[in-house]
Amino acid sequence: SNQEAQKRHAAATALRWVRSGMVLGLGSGSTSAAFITLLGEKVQAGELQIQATATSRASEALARQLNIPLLEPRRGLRFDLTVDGADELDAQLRLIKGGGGALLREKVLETASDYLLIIADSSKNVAQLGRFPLPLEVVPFALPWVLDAVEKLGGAPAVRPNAQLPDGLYRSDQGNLLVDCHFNVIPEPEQLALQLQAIPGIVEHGLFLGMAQAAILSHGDRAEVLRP
Ligand code: DER
Repeated sequence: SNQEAQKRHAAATALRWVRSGMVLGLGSGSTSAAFITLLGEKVQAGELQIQATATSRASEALARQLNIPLLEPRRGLRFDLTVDGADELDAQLRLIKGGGGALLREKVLETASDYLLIIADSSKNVAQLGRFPLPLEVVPFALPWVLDAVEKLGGAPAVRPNAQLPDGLYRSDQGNLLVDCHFNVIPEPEQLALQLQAIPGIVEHGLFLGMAQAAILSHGDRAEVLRP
């Protein structure tokens, strides 16, 4: 589809930012999977010597399958460049992430990164955040009170399902639950982030504010680089 072509185009454009010797953070989701696949081709061809850590078990499995050298988490480990997707991005490069459920490891690695480059198809670019439901990672015990608190903030919360699992609930790589919050519009993302961070039991939220240095937005035949 047009959107899939744009994702591949954004991924291919991001590959030009990679230099041998870099330590890379690998994002999660379908656009990041396109990037990891293209990166793997360069590594296999001996054209790039890099090391990487992935932001999800799924991305790690893909990278391992492509013989991308992987680094385990360790003290002092920092990333020269992390490439990742987003569900929404606004003009200040404020992001909603977590559609793929990997928001916790994404935020951990992206906080340890010197440069975060977002890759996205044009549909992700929005004037105001919030139409995409905001994902939260929640510890199971806290769920009822988290749902109450989110509702009070104006976000209609829905526990993410997974029909394949026995209890029908999606689980993150950490075994926590995902709650998608339908705010419709988030006029003050910084304020909402602080309010969410004050709710015990929310392990992480999908607002990534002031974290991305640039975004490659593909329009199919051309890509634009957005900066905050
Ligand atoms: O879950 C995530 O944060 C992913 O990066 C997601 O936001 C983008 O997924 P996509 O590339 O499949 O649209």
